[in-house]
Amino acid sequence: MYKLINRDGNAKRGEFKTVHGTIQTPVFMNVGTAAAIKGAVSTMDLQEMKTQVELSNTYHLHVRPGDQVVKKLGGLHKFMNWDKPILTDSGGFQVFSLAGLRKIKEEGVYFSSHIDGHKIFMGPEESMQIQSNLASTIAMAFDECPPHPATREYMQNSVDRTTRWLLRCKAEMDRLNSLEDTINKHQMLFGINQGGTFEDIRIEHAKLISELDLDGYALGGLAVGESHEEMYRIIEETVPYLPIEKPVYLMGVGTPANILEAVDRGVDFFDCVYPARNGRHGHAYTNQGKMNLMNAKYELDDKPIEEGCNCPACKHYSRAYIRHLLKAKEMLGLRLMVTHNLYFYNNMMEEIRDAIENNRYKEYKKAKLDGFLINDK
Ligand code: PRF
Ligand code: ZN
Repeated sequence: MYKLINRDGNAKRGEFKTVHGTIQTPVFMNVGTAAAIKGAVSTMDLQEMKTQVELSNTYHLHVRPGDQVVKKLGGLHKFMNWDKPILTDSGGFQVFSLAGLRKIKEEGVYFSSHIDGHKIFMGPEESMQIQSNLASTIAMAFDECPPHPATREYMQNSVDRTTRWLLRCKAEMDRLNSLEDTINKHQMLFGINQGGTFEDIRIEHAKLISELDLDGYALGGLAVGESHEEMYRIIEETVPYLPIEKPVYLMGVGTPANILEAVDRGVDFFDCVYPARNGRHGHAYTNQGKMNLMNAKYELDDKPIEEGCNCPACKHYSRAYIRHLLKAKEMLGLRLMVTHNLYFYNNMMEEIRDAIENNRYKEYKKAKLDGFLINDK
């Protein structure tokens, strides 16, 4: 259940009630694809990093260790020792971006595993069954994320199929939630809007799926190669056709600037691999833009990554030390970098919520974006 607490322009400040606790929105979900945040960050660490929601992937967990195994062990929450909300992506996107040879049919997708090449089939029903076995808080509908660019004809056919798949997902989810041995009988379902950069296809699809009374709605198929301006335009044109009383999730986005812009256009949920991936590559997010800790100028720098940052890395360690760890390829270096970056994202979301609540989102956004430009010219 989503409750809109305040609106500042198009920016929404909300609360999303789930069986695993209430999510304060806008929120950034921390990506733990295979039930682990990359960078040796534990779920105990997440508690110190203001993490509200963890995100895992249907496809990865189905391939390894297997969703049946996770079910036997009591579901994903118990398996990874995380009792707050978990969102699972449906597998559609990962199949398209990762798996080998694939064939899209009306019934679903045939593809080969990226681990050992064995043949797998996944359709809407299979995706819902796997997500039900994982017992996540929120399940995502099985969709096709069409390539960019795509012809209008390809896009329309793909979106029509994604709509038919959504109806099958909903029916299967309702069935699974009513079964005796289902772990989370209150599993929620988010539908996914597609249509690439064709705004009329997007809007038509948004209107259609809005009638299904799902728990939330996602914008998929963005950040797949189009410009930031195009992405902002599509968000701006599509969000008004999604229900205001439901959360909107922009999948796989993005940079802090992308998030600030999308919040301003009505988005509530985000996820992205950037903070963890950039951290592993020695790049730290700060209010002055990105900082490369490998740079020689930090060799004798005993300040924290960001002064005033309350993350466990900044509270206890210096730039010089973390730079040394990265250079020496010590795992602790990656861990501290990812810790700082995830904290930076989660903390920015807290500032965003505070700014919307106090009707000063525009000023906050401008100041934040101006700050990022100091390093990121
Ligand atoms: N669909 C799904 N997951 C996704 C996407 C999508 O379109 C994207 C696109 N940025 C990221 N993750 N199911
Ligand atoms: Zn920090």
